[in-house]
Amino acid sequence: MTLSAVQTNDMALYHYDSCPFCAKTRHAIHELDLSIELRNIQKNHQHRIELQQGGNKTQVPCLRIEQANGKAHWLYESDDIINFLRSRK
Ligand SMILES: N[C@@H](CCC(=O)N[C@@H](CS)C(=O)NCC(=O)O)C(=O)O
Repeated sequence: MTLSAVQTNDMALYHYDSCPFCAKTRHAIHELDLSIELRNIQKNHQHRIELQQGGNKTQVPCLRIEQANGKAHWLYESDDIINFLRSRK
């Protein structure tokens, strides 16, 4: 991530290293020059619990989007996440 990266405080990506769909999504985040917090569910058990309880499944990647009303939207599917991020740019 470069210093010029666009800050996206309202989002976090749940992922883990060996997942190819996560790698594709992280690559897109890098290409779009976005700064999104990465939450590794294999390295941090609390992140896994958040994903399970918030999104109702532990599939990764999943983008947690904090909405204006304070509620979280849990977006699954790498293609849908990437298309959403492209539309936000
Ligand atoms: N079609 C999904 C596939 C995601 C997927 O298969 N993720 C795997 C890891 S590579 C996973 O989370 N498996 C465990 C689970 O579904 O709970 C995408 O493109 O994001």
